[in-house]
Amino acid sequence: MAMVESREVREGLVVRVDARQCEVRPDGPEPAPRPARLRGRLFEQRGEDRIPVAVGDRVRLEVDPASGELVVAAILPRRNLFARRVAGEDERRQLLAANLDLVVHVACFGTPPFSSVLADRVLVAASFAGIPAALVLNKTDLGRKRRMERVIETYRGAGYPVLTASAKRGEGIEELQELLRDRTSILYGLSGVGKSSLLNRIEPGLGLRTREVSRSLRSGRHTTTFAQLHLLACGGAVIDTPGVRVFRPYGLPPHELRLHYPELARIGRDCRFPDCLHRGEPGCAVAAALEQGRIPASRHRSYLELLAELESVYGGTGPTDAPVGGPEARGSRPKPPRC
Ligand SMILES: Nc1nc2c(ncn2[C@@H]2O[C@H](COP(=O)(O)OP(=O)(O)OP(=O)(O)O)[C@@H](O)[C@H]2O)c(=O)[nH]1
Ligand SMILES: [Mg+2]
Ligand SMILES: [Zn+2]
Repeated sequence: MAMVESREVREGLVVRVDARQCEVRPDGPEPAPRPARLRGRLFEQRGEDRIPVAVGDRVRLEVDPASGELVVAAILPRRNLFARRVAGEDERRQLLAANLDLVVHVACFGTPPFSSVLADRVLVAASFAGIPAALVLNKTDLGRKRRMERVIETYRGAGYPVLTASAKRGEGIEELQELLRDRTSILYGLSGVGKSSLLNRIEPGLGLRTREVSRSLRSGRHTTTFAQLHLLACGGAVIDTPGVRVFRPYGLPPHELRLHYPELARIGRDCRFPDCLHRGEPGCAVAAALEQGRIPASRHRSYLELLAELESVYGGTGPTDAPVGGPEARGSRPKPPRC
């Protein structure tokens, strides 16, 4: 394997992140990812981030002349950042992935059951980060058609692309491959919905570990234990992630939340007050649309719950220097991808 020469400086792509170390794919002819240590200075500058580097980051690499180790010396500017808030004694931001073209929320019906609360939060966070998002409903072989059709209607109605698939039967795989082709995407969702199974169908050579849901629940562990970026033979790259349980958007000012529910943003233009938060104000067009069944109650419920949560964290007016999202993301929603 060609080695990076001592002191040589190059750039690379982060494909996996651990606490102190990550794996990078240096630009150039090397076929395999290599381990790289994170320079200590990156931790000093990390602010509210637990770990300062994310899968998908472009980085500047150097070789430590003493040890010969590959070192991540700097993180190159990001075009976007998908992150979440980690609640605890001190609020922290967990970086999930950087430089994405698409967030794919994967869900299913059965085991585990569909969670509209989780789906809405992930879709909101993608929008706030300025990243287009899509919904993939896996395990269509398990039935539950009526419930699935209602969910499809809800999210297509909001403006999201929705695909259905069965990794077990090999259905919807070509459509998913088309969605991922030539993009950098992340698959995100509850443990056991079949993220790794879908990727193995798209590209059997990946050989990702999958496991029966009841067994992984009993052991209390996810089958996929770290996020990893894989290059796709069809073009593009995809990040397989460990299942998520709770998702809290990071840095989202409460009064901006209404802009990240596409249908609320659309209908909310007709509210009497331009800053209407759609929770009982007079002349609220969203309330009228709810009554007429033009907006599903589940979407408005998850909006109100998330709004209250954001207010309790960031106060009624939101964070003063919201750090996530980038200027292009603020107040403007990303366009849905073609599919
Ligand atoms: N019936 C059915 N089962 C599926 C389907 N896709 C995946 N499974 C099963 O669901 C279980 C979990 O699949 P995984 O691919 O490991 O799920 P995951 O989302 O990667 O889970 P984590 O890595 O823990 O986040 C496995 O037993 C799969 O065989 C499907 O389309 N239909
Ligand atoms: Mg997995
Ligand atoms: Zn309103």
